[in-house]
Amino acid sequence: MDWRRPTTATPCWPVDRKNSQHLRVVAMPLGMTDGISSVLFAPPMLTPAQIAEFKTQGYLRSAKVLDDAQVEILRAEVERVIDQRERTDIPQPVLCHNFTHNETAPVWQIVNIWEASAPFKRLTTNALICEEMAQLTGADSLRIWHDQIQYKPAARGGINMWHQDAPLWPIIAPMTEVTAWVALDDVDDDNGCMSMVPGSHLWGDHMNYLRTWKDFTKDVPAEFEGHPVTVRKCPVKKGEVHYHHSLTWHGSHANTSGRPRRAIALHFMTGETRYVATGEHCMKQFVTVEDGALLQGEHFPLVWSRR
Ligand SMILES: O=C(O)CCC(=O)C(=O)O
Repeated sequence: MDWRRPTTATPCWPVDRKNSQHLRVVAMPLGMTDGISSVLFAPPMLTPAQIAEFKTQGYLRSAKVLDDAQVEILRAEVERVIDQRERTDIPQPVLCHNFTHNETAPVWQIVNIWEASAPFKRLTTNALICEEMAQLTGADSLRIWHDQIQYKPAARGGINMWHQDAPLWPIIAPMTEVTAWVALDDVDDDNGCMSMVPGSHLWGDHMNYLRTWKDFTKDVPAEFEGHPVTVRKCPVKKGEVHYHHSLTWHGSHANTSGRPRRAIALHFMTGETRYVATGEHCMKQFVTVEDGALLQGEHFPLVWSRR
C-alpha cells in the first residue's frame, strides 16, 4: 500500500481537546478519502488517569473519532444494508433483523456489517480506536471478533436488557475482551443511551442472575453480594467512542424521542483469544480453527498489531 502524509490541512479532530499541544500528523492510506480508517491529526491517546478509570469502572467515554461527513457515510450504509437485506447478489452481514421480535418496540441488530460495507470495514481498523483498545487491553495485536449495529428507531425503539457480553460469547476465551461503541447519533437519556454498573466487571459471570431481571429500571437491586449497585447513564455524542469491558453489567432503555438512535459496537479480541468448541454463537459457523487454537481466519481479521 502506498502511504503518504496527508496533504489537506483540515483536521477531523476537535483541536481544543485536552493536551491538544501533542496533536501529531499520522500517515493515511491513499485512496481512502473518507478517512474512516485513519485520522489526519491523532490526539494523544488515553491518559493514565483514563486507563485507571476504565480498570476501576469497567467503561470509559473517550473522544470523537469520526467527523460529521464520516458519520453521514456510515448512516447511509446502515440504511442501505437494511434496505438491501434480501438481495443475494451482494455481500450480506451475518444477521440483519429486529432482535426484540416486537414490531412496536424494534431494535435493529446488524451483525458484521463490516462484511457488507466497505466504510464499516475501514472503521474496524480506525487508528485511534485500535490504539486505545490496545492501551485498555495491553494487547500486542487485535482482531475483530464481530461487530453489531444497534439501531433504535425514533419514538418506538425498544430495550436492550441488562447483560454481560462475555457470557454470551462462549466460543471464545479468555473473557477479557473490550468493546468500542461508536455513536452515529447524539445518544442520550431520551433516545436510549447505554447504562452501566460501575465496578461490575470485577464481580465475575452473573449472566444467569441478570436474566432474572424483567423490568429495566425496577429490578435493579441496591446491592449485589455486598457490592453497592449504581446505575450510570452513558450519553455519547455523535462520532464519539465509548469503551466497555465484556463483563460490565450494561443495557439500554427504550427510545422515546423523535430521533433515531444508531450506534455500532466493535467487539475486538486480543491475539491471545482462543476458540472454545463447546459453546454456541452465530459466528461459530465461520470458525475454521481447531478447539483451543488461536481464533483467526478471514471472518476474524487482524486489524492492528504493535509495530
Ligand atoms: O447499543 C446498545 O444499546 C447495547 C450495546 C451492547 O450491548 C454492547 O455493545 O455490548
